[in-house]
Amino acid sequence: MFSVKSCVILFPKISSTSPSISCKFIVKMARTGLDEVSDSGAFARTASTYRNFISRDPNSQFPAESGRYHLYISYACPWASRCLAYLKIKGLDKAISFSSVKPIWGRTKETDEHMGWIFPNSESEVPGAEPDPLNGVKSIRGLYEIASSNYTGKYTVPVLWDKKLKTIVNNESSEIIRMLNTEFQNVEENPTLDLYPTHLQAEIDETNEWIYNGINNGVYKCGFAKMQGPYDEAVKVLYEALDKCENILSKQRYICGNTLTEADIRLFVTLIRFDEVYVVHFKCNKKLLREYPNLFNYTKDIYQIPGIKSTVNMEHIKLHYYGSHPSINPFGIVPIGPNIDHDAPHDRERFSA
Ligand SMILES: N[C@@H](CCC(=O)N[C@@H](CS)C(=O)NCC(=O)O)C(=O)O
Repeated sequence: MFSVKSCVILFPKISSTSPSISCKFIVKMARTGLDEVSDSGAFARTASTYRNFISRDPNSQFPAESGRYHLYISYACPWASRCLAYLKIKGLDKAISFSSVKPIWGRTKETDEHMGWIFPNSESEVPGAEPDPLNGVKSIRGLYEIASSNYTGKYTVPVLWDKKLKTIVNNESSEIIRMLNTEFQNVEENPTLDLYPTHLQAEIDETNEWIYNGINNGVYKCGFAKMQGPYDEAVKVLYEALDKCENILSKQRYICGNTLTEADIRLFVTLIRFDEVYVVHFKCNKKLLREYPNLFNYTKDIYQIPGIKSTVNMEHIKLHYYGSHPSINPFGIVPIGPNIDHDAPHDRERFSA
């Protein structure tokens, strides 16, 4: 279970007026991913809280209507970027609006120490980030507080927001992308693109599982570990999974065959951050992504799919990781490189049907 490390403890306040010492403990539950470390020093991510589904059924609680929903993202966040990638490739960005927070975490309230996603005060403050267009709140936390007065979880992005009911529909990217894939067919520009086709579902699910454990969440397990053992284990599983991807991608264009699927989008968002951030910040330096020819060319291939590069804001990505985790990078210094050109030619057409 979680140790005392998972709490923010503001302690002690010793009364100077009382002859006997009185202590006042103010204990707050963990509210960022950085705090989710077990007694053994391993990062253990908690599950998302809001798990409602938008449906094409007009009588459902959350019907798929154009203009009704808003996707709050951070360009820095791989989980949110999955959802943004879907908005772009499915041609849903007119039906579902979106906006990004500032890349670097800040104080979300004056009355406590919590650090998290905040909105800028103006559109010009940080290019790419904008003030909350809907509720006028200062932080993502503010949205969670509108949606529920007794929420105790983390204040994560993505947030899929219902403008009509003024609440959070869902904050779990793996579920948001499923809704975006199937439920908006009447309003999207690219309804024939099915990233989770029936005949590949079992294979996609199976692939997602080991890629999530080894790679998507695996890099966080490397980076957020607080003891050598859990780091060693995470890094071993990570590189086994990357080697497995490299082998698969030496035989076919995409991870589940020769068609792009959900599993590729989920993998891509981690790969695109790998050499720029995870190698240094999360200590994933056994091998660079650029040293895997197939994985590297695959990353460029997906980056060059129309719409995808607009979801990759490397400025926000680097500023966020290097600037928001003082326990990992105390001075917030952003390393200079490597500035990879993902527009460079790739060799993946060799697999095209
Ligand atoms: N399982 C969630 C994870 C979302 C998540 O962890 N988002 C991170 C940003 S990359 C976040 O908002 N963290 C805020 C915090 O830890 O306080 C999903 O896939 O949507």
